[in-house]
Amino acid sequence: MGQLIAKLMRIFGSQEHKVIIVGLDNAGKTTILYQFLINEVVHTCSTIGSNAEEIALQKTWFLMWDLGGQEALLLLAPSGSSWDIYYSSTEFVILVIYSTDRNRNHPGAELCKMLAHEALQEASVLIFANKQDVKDSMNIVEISQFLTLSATKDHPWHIQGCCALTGEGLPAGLQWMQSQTTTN
Ligand code: G3D
Repeated sequence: MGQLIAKLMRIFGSQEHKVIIVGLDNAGKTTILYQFLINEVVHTCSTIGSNAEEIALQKTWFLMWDLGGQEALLLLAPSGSSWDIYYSSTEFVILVIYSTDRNRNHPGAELCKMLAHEALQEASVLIFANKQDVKDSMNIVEISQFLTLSATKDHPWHIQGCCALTGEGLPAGLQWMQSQTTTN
């Protein structure tokens, strides 16, 4: 996984980038971040709220939120101007999906609400369809439909299957982010 962090640093170089990682609890956000941060010193890690953490890796800021039902809808409501400061200058939103999770809240609707926020107009969206190793997981086509991603027209988006436990698929997602930083 040292290769993964090397790739991450190549992508982001010394410039400051802000990445927001969201997803329902148990989707695999912490595991993915761990894969990103492994072998590196986490410079800061502060808890903003009951379900938000901010982590700085050199000049890349990761803001990680657990989305959980009603609370998440309130948190992400565009009228929540107190969140402007956290959304501002965000270049990427990473949504982590538990690929077998057909029955829980529809994170696509929450993503839509979030992306409607003025401060996120320029953000690109990477969806990690995590836990692809688990039996009966949805493939990326099924997940695209489940999330109604075709309705997301104002933001570049990409869906990537992955297994955070092994790291498989994560470099490809980062590669897509890299392609966005060079074309933006
Ligand atoms: P969260 O931060 O989104 O809440 P976590 O989720 O990263 O804490 O992961 C929740 C559980 O899912 C963890 O298991 C973790 O090991 C597991 N997990 C994460 N990614 C994968 C994956 O790709 N495949 C499989 N099979 N499991 C994964 P525990 O047992 O520690 O709760």
